[in-house]
Amino acid sequence: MTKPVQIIGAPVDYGANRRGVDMGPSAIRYAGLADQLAGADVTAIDSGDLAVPRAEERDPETEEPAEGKAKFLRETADVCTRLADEVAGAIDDDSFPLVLGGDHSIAMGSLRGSARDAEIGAIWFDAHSDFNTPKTSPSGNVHGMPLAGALGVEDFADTEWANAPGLSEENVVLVGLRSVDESETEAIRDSDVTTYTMSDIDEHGITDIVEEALDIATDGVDGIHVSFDLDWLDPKEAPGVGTPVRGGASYREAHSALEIVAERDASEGVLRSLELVEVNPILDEHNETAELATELAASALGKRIL
Ligand code: 4U7
Ligand code: MN
Ligand code: MN
Ligand code: MN
Repeated sequence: MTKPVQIIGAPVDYGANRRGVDMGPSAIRYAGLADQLAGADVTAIDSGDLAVPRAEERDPETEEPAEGKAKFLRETADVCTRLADEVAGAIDDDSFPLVLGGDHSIAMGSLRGSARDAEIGAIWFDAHSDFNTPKTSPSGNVHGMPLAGALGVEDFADTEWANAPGLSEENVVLVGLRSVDESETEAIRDSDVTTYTMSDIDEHGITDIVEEALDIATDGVDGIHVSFDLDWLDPKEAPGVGTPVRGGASYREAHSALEIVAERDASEGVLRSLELVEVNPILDEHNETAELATELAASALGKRIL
């Protein structure tokens, strides 16, 4: 990454059931993010954390949109609106936004900011598809909804703060899925997003899948956003996440995936923004998931051994 990297913390846990994910940005910094980025020859500016009121001071039951349930939707809207401005501001300053979560609901802010004044694609590394809406969600947790929100799916169609108008389904690729709700399956089939499951990775290998994902995500757009949910990895590698699912990516597969992204960026300048989400220090073991997040950020931004 030749641009200076602007680190933006989003200490949000409105979207997840398991408290603690709001401490993710601190844990990732404490695990040595600055050193890892320096090791990748990246200049980093830390702009600190967005101000996020504590969830305890809020009432989780909000009634917007009209039907269905989504906990803390108003609070999420407020944070995402401010995050979108930060991300768009960093890009305007010719910096590269690196967003630290926080739960995955913040992706609606990152994507909206990254898509301001641009056509973008997105690669979504996640065990889950995050394609629920307030109407379909089995949990009411907004971290299971950000991709549907950003794409304006179903009851998110008029939820302006959540939508990323410059993002089209044709350029959205989900990689490494292994937990998809029934309601999500239908919505995904009705959409134009591309999906690769863990079985696809077993069959074709991570390198081919990520190269293909990059071809699709970058086709005809100004750049891509990479959204990386740490639960994409196997829980043995990344225990500090709220919704672990067995059978995930290995340590090497995760690095390899992001190294391929970095290589494509070095040759074609495709990367516009990156986020690492869902690190939960309370559930972690010796901060190792946070540490992994720092290493993965370095791989995505071009760290090489030789
Ligand atoms: B994450 C879930 F029902 N689909 O909607 C839901 F299984 O950001 C899980 O990917 C969502 O970690 C996981 O609550 C959200 C559930
Ligand atoms: Mn997710
Ligand atoms: Mn997930
Ligand atoms: Mn999770």
